[in-house]
Amino acid sequence: MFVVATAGHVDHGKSTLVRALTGMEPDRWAEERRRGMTIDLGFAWTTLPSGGTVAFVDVPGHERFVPNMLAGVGPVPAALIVVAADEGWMPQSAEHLAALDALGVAYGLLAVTRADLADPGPATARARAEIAATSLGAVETVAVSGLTGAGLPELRAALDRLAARLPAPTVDDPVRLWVDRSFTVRGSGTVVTGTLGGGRLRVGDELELAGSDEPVRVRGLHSLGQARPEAAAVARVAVNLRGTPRDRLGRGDALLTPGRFHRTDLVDVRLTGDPAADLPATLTLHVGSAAVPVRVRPLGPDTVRLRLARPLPLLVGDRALLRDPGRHHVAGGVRVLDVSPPPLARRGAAAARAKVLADLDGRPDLAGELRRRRLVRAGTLIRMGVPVQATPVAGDWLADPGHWRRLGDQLTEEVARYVREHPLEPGMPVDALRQRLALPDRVLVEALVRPPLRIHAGRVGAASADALPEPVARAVQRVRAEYADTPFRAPEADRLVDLGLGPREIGAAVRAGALLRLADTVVLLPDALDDAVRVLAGLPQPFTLSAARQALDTTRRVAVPLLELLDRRGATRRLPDDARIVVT
Ligand SMILES: Nc1nc2c(ncn2[C@@H]2O[C@H](COP(=O)(O)OP(=O)(O)O)[C@@H](O)[C@H]2O)c(=O)[nH]1
Ligand SMILES: [Mg+2]
Repeated sequence: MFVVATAGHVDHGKSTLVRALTGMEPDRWAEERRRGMTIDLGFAWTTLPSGGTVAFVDVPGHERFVPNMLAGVGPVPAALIVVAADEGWMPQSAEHLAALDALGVAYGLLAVTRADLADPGPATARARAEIAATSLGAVETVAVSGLTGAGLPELRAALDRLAARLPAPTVDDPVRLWVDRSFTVRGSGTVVTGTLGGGRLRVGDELELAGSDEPVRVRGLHSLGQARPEAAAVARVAVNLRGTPRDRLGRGDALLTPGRFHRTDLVDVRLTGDPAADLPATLTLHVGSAAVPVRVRPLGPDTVRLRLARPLPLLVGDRALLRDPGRHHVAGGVRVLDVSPPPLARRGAAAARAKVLADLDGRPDLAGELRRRRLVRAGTLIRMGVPVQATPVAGDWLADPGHWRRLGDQLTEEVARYVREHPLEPGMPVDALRQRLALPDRVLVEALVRPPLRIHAGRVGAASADALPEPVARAVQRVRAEYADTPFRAPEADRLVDLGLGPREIGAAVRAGALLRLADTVVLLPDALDDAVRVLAGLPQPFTLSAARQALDTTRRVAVPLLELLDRRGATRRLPDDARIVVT
């Protein structure tokens, strides 16, 4: 199935066209039929010549009902723009097009209706020029009459071609179903409808309500008017939530895959298109089927911070729209850059934040998130819409590699100082270390402890039995300091000799776990192995020796035995063509 929303000025023939194409009545309310005017969203569907199904979300064209229009268009990636041949381009033609552009809608058709009343030429030319300047670009155009049926076969064929161009839906995504209607069915209870843009719903699924975190269960599922055990994106769906009182949810709420969405009332966004320099301080944010008042705080030339009146389940990269409800005016589109931005407390923080945002484009970027957040749970990033393919340093904690290395060094220093200041104690308590290093979780301290340090009875101290002789310990410390930034550049053989690390010293250091031997005179620091796996996991899989060498910033002398060691430990696997993959 593919879903397309209508767009266009009131009385230009949108509902008539949907009715003519589907044989269904999109104006659901008695009042709508009495007044001959769409007020709220309507839904209808039909089979196309290809055998595929198109479902229409028919929107109201009147300027008073633009918020309803936006709730219908928000979750739908394709538009059928309708312009009447006899009236031509009108104010809500322009406002609806501005909304589609702000939301980044890239797929559409132009239907010039009421072609039996006037020459469609002038309206077509004007509309095509207006549309070409937006995210929709050049669109196919069909002149039609809902009255005589002229042009309808051509429009059906054009809809088929549009459907074929749409990107394949991502049925493995978590579900975020923006509710566009909720009602009660006698004997069945609460039902909500929406456009399922990604993922899959099954009867029996447990979901969360965005507004309340409350679990709800899918009791029944309808699509295209039929009960079904499951529905996969893209689809119009009606979800029966028997047992959930009707007043718990409504338009603008969302049904979510549990644990997969972060609710946020603070986002940093980029304004798209041609942002006005004097954006009002309060606007309405339209995203999905939701409309929420926001306070706008300018940061950079095209970036602002939005404080939402209520939290929404937003993801990095989401497109949304800002509208000035008083002036009936689409103020601009936004792309979400950060759904969990830092507070701007200190002087100069806003300017510094603007610099950070200038480099973001709304595409989820794991390395960048780690660099900015330094330590973050994998689950936290996933809930922001950032896919995670990285090995945690401990538990589900991910760390920026540089930050993690510095923490390790800091831990060594803290323990050394503590032991000096408390010579009679057997080491530094783990919790004291956690506080000194300002770490949010004890498991992080435990993961940072490396030989020759160890944890014993809740304290971190030297493993005295294996303690290294003073000169060897000092030499290892020098290696640590010199190779902190290039951890995969093993010291050359003569550098090892200079440091006083001959075969016997190296043997002692390896036994104490202070060095890792890859070959006779190729040694790395012991944490290099885990770091290497993290770096390699970030490469496109499978990867070649040369790609690994470059990513690790090292030479073949190190890369070859390092990869062989990782193979032996099962961290990587060598494929028949000599490429490798990281085993997860
Ligand atoms: N002659 C003629 N009238 C039409 C055509 N399409 C719609 N109309 C009429 O135009 C009016 C508005 O149509 P409607 O579909 O409600 O417009 P909407 O507000 O865009 O949904 C109605 O009176 C329709 O009968 C058409 O192709 N030819
Ligand atoms: Mg209508």
